[in-house]
Amino acid sequence: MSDAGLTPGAMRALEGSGRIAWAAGAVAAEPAHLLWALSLDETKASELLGQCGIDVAAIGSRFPRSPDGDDSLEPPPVPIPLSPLLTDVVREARDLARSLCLEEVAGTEHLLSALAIVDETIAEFFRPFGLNAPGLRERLQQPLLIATTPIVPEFEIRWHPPTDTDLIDTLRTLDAAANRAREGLRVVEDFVRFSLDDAHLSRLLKELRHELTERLSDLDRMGLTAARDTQGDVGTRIKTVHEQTRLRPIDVVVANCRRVEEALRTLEEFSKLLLGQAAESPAGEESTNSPRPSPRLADPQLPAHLEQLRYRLYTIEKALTTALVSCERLAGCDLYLLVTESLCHHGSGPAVRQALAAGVRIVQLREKSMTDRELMESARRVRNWTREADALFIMNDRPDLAVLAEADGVHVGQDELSVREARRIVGPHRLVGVSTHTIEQARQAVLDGADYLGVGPCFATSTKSFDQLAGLDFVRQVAAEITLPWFAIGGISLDNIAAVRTAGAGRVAVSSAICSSPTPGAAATKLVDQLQPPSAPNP
Ligand code: TZP
Repeated sequence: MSDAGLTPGAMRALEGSGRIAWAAGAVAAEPAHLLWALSLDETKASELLGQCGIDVAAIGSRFPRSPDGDDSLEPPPVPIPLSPLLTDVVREARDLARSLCLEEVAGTEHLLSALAIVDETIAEFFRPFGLNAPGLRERLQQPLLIATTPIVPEFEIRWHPPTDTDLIDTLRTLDAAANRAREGLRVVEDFVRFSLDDAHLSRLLKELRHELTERLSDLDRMGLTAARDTQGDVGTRIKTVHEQTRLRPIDVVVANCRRVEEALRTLEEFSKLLLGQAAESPAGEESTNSPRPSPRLADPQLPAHLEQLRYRLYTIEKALTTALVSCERLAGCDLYLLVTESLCHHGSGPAVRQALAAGVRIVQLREKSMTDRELMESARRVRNWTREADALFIMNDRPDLAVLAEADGVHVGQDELSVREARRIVGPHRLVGVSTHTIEQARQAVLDGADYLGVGPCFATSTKSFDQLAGLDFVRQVAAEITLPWFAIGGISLDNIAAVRTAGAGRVAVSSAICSSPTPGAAATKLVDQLQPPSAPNP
């Protein structure tokens, strides 16, 4: 079983489900086996179950285990596969982790929620206990607050302040992590600023770096630099081959984002030790071993703030890598055709095929009044034409039909499904494009994980009605700060495309300029020509 995308706890639970399935004589691990495994281990899932009053007795009465099922099960002699339903549960758990927490890994709590979503019988079993998929989803979005009863010790615990050596070790660790975080963040910021030229993401990274510096000043005051011992650091002499080779800029960016995320995690965890000393020290009891009061953080929320910075970086990392990958995927897609049957003089077939022959590399099917059946027939035709021309095919508004028609992606507007919702339907590999009409919407779409943007309307158009004209000012704003691929759209024709180019658009989307032309091929050729980069002057 691959551990990609699962926490060690979640992996353990899945292995446990295999052991339970084997003991029950099952050929594959089923969702009920996983429920058992989750409840038997000390996991976030078992805490959630406990909070709702679901204990092993309740589970046993609904999902009996093997007659002599004991908790110390032997590993099966052969690997026990996951049933198709349990495979769906794992997939759902990963999707939940990604969409709810922007975490790349799913934990036991995500597996538990996925059980309630995917398995009807388990969902039904949970219901009387007040546990359901939306409720679990809500809990996952909040920090997990675990109600625990204090353990009453049978012996007296005397608190001893940490020794100076403990403190130096902690400060040294924090110092190394703080340096790693600041330096890594600089590397990423430099790339985004100088190579990617992305003002939006540069600004977000700069804000993050400044906030980090401000937060770390609390730690700096505690003597981080004094604790530093670079010459005595065994780690400075250990180098892996991987560390020394970076193939492409994206490798540098990803490696440094990860480095900062790891450093932020170290800062978060070790700064808790400095909180603990303050919190655990009995009131008024001064240490007899230590001549000075133990240092404490001025801001008890520091670990929580560091955690939030880490989450912000996950989002920026994703936006950054999406921009790089999308630029590659949409290379050569400078003219985007939106095809609507009713706008085409000679039908959509000639319009699409002639546009493809003229060099259009991306086509969207945009039909607002067809029945689903008509839409699917049309989608299949456009899919075939674009496939033959090795061009991309995008479905407007309908992620479900995009999947059915094997489209390369889906395009949504501000009033349709969100990027996140569309992504949940079309999966990680299809393109999700979104229409934007203000710079705030464009910035948000970048962070939402869109693969490209529509930017407009540039000019008045009868193809779609708008309350407000975004105009070329909006095109200039986007050109000044966003590197994620974007297409200027709305009323663009041969008469005004030069102005759109001058405003900074390198890519353009049109509908009527091609569809409503008596000669769609010739119209497309002229538009494609207008989008060519100016040729270098003769030497
Ligand atoms: N979104 C913004 S403007 C527009 C859409 C779908 C219509 C584009 O059509 P045309 O005919 O090129 O103005």
